[in-house]
Order: sequence, then structure tokens, then C-alpha cells
Amino acid sequence: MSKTFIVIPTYNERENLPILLERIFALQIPELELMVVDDNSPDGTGKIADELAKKYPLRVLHREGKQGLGTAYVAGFKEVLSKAPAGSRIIQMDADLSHDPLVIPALLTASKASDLVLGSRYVPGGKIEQWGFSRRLISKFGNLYARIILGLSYHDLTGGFKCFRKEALEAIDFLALSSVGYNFQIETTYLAHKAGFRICEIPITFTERKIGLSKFNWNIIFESFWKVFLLRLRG
Ligand SMILES: Nc1nc2c(ncn2[C@@H]2O[C@H](COP(=O)(O)OP(=O)(O)OP(=O)(O)O)[C@@H](O)[C@H]2O)c(=O)[nH]1
Ligand SMILES: [Mg+2]
Repeated sequence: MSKTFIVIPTYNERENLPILLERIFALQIPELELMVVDDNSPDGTGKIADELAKKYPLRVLHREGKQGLGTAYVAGFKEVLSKAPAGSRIIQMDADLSHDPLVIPALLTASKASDLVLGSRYVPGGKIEQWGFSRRLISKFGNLYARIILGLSYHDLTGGFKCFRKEALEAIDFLALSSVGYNFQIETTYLAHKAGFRICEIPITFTERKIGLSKFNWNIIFESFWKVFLLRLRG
């Protein structure tokens, strides 16, 4: 029987994680299993996750230190894929409550007809709450740049709220991924598209984190800028 897995990377999310898990499990999604990938968060998120694992169907992957969002996802995906039955869906989302768990059922419904569903801020009905002008501009520009360079028609390539069918995720060669950081989001969608998988977007409302610190920085922008270009060159 197919299952649903949700992979959540965490770095210093001690206050957000318990709230997020409570909201997810309140949805009563059948055959649901969670995987938290924690990079030895200094604030003790890893220990909190271990405690939560006593209460919920949750596995926690502990890594030694902060190694980047992309590699955290790869580690979590590998674990999940090794035990996911055929037809399972694998969802990825942030821990900071920016991604509303209430969207999860819609992601799963859309994934019946698509191999990859993108939670999108930039389709009708989608929006961003509490982002300042500069962050909006950077995100808009980043998406436009990636769309043009990579020749993709999807509107939100940098979002991190996505649902893969197992077969689509499995087809991505993790060893070939060049991104350790946020560019990972663009790269996985691009590779799924190139492999001929069906991709769709559903609207989401993205809410800026209320608790904890952002890990967003200029390195992320620079990495995306040249890695998108390299992706295109590699074809
Ligand atoms: N395991 C792990 N998780 C990370 C790492 N960097 C970020 N994360 C997690 O990835 C998710 C997204 O990171 P955020 O800091 O929220 O980044 P963002 O959403 O672009 O920026 P803000 O919402 O402005 O904070 C969150 O759940 C983070 O805790 C990392 O190096 N390792
Ligand atoms: Mg965030």
C-alpha cells in the first residue's frame, strides 16, 4: 500500500517544530510518516524532535553540523525512498510555519494526476504575506531568471513546498545535484521536467516566519545565479 512521507529539514526551529507537527497530524492523513533532518541545531531542535518521535510516526535523522538545505533534503529523501512502497508520495516543506499544512491534502489530490506538484506563490490564488519589497523583488527576479535560462514555464521554481511521486523523486540522480543550498529547489524541478515527468502548480499562501532566524543570505542568491547558468550549460 502506498504511503505519504513528509521530509522537513530543521536548523534552529525548536519552537516551530512542535506546532508544525501538531497541525500536520491533526489532518489525519492515512499512512503518513514524517522525517525530520536536523543538522545538530544549537538550540536543541534535534532533542525536541526525538521527544516528538515518541508521540508521532516520525523518524529523526541527525547530522553532525549545518551542511545546507539541499544536502539535508537529499539525506532525508534517500532514507524515505529506501522504504517507500511504489506509488508513495513524498512531500517536502519548511519547518518555520511558512508552509501551511492545510495545503497538504490539496498537494496529495493534485499528485494523482502529476508526478511533481509545486506549491506556488506565483499562480492565481497564491500569495506571500509579510515579505518586504526587497525580498519580493529578489524572489521574483530569481524565478524569472531561472525560467528564462532554463526554458521552464512554471511560475514558482524556488519554493520549497512540493510533492513528488516516488517514481519521479527516484529518477533524480542525487549525486549529480550541484546545489547544497536553496538552488536545490530549482534543480530538482528542472531535472524532473527534463526527465519528462508531469509537473503542475497549485496556489499557496507563503507566510514569513514569526519565530526564529532566517538562513537566507547573499550566498544563496549568488549560488542560484551561477548554478542555474551551469545547469543550462550542462543541458
Ligand atoms: N537540516 C538543515 N535544515 C536547514 C538548513 N538551512 C535551512 N534549513 C531549514 O530549511 C527550512 C527553510 O529555511 P529558512 O531559514 O526558513 O529559509 P527561508 O524560508 O528561505 O527564509 P526565511 O523564511 O526568511 O527564514 C527551515 O525549516 C530551516 O530550518 C541546513 O543547513 N540544514
Ligand atoms: Mg523560511
